[in-house]
Amino acid sequence: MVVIEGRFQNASSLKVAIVVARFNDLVTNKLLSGCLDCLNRHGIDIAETSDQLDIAWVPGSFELPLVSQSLAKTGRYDVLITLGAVIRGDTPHFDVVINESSKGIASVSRETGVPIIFGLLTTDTMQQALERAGVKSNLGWNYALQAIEMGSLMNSLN
Ligand code: INI
Repeated sequence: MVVIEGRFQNASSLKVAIVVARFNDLVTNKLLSGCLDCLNRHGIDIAETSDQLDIAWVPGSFELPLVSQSLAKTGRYDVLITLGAVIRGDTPHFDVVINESSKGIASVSRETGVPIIFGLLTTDTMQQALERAGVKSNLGWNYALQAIEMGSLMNSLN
C-alpha cells in the first residue's frame, strides 16, 4: 500500500505565488499578512528579494482566475494562493462574482496542473469577514498551510 500525502517539513523549497484582490482590501491585506506569517514560519523566504515568493494584486476577486492562469502557466510555481473577500451585504452581484471566481480558479488549477488554494472569504457582513481575517482567527494562515500541503503533495505525485 502506498500512502500519498503532503508534508510540511520541506516547505522551504517551495515556490509560491499569491494573487490578492484589492476589493475589500481592509480584509484581504489581513489575509495576506496571515498567509505571509505562516509561509515565513515554515521556512519560506518572504523578503522583497525572495526568489521563491511572488505577489500579484488584481482589482477584485473576479480577476483572480485570469492572473492565476498566467502565473500558473509560467511553470515557475509549485502552488498558488488566491485571496479575496466577497461580502453579500454590500454586493448585489455577490453570486456572480463568487461563481465566476470559484469556477475559474478550479478550472485553471485542473487545466494547468498547478494547485491553487481557494482563499476567498464569502460572508454576509464585513464584521464576519474581519473576524475570519484576524479579529478572531486569520484564515490566511490556514490557506498558507493548505498551500504547503498541496505543493508538497503534487510534487510527490509528479
Ligand atoms: N470584488 C470582490 O473581490 N469582492 C466584492 O465584494 C466585490 N463586489 O462587492 O462587487 C467585488 N467586485 C469587483 C469584481 O471582482 C471585479 O473586480 C469588477 O467587477 C471588475 O471586473
